Amino acid sequence: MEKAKKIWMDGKLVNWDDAKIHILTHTLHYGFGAFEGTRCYKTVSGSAIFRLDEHLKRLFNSCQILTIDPPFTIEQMAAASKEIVKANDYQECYLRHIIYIGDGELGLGTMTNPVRAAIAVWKWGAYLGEEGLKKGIRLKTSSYVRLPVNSFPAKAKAVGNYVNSILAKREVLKAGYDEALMLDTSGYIAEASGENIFLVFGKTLITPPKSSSILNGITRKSVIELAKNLGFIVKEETFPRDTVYIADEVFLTGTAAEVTPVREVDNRKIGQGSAGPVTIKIQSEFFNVVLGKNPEYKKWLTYI
Ligand code: PPE
Repeated sequence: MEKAKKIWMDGKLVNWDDAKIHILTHTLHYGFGAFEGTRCYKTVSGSAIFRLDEHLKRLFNSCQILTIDPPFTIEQMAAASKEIVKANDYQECYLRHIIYIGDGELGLGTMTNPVRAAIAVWKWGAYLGEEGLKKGIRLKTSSYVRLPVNSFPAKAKAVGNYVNSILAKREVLKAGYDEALMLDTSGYIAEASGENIFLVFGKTLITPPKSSSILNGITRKSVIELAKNLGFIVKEETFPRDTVYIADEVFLTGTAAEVTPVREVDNRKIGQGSAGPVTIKIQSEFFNVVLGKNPEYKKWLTYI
């Protein structure tokens, strides 16, 4: 990772190398905290953060679910998000917001430790590889399942939730695949370790509903709107893994992964075994939107 100049910590700009925390930071021990991933793109009319308001709303909702009181307002975090991109002279980057419990006392019931906030930025290219973004990736169903909704606050982008994702990801990486597909406890498809999933059948797209054990993805929501406006039918419904195997096309959505085609699932070729035409169309519309080339969606861009 290339070092940026500054990181925003608790209201101050700190040099990258000085952005340190104590080893007894509560969140480090128990995973109790919330984070966000957002991208800033170099658009045709200057740098802009994609759907910053939505990401901050989800960050604050995550805190609400976790019973954490954020130490800053949404407006302050929005201003800080722009400030940190500017301070690093970046035209495009990934932004990582985190709200976490600092040091003071340890123990699960600790209520008095300070709540802290940080925003870091770095250059993050194609999350699943440049080739994956063009030609498609190989997905494998993990033996790790998403926990049921009553145990795992999937609507919170909670730090600790990612143990489940990382176990799945490491399992399939070690087996030679690119990304892990995760089922819920009933055997229905939930999402990938760090992306939501869409299937294509002709002019219809299918994605698991928000009520599944999935993160309420902002790229997912954006793609649903874009696809409907392009004339596709979008269904939010549950489906088992065999439905994935017989889809015409499969793709993943996420801030880091953007719109990534899937060319193989569990050793079955999907479609022609490359990025399909609908995926290519949605991916190119997505890039037009984030790069400010489609005036209809300028409302999603926060210019720096
Ligand atoms: N599901 C999960 C579990 C998830 O982590 C992400 C984002 C998504 C779906 C897609 O959500 P959205 O970004 O709002 O469209 N994963 C983030 C973390 C990646 C990482 O490795 O760190 C991301 O894409 O920023």
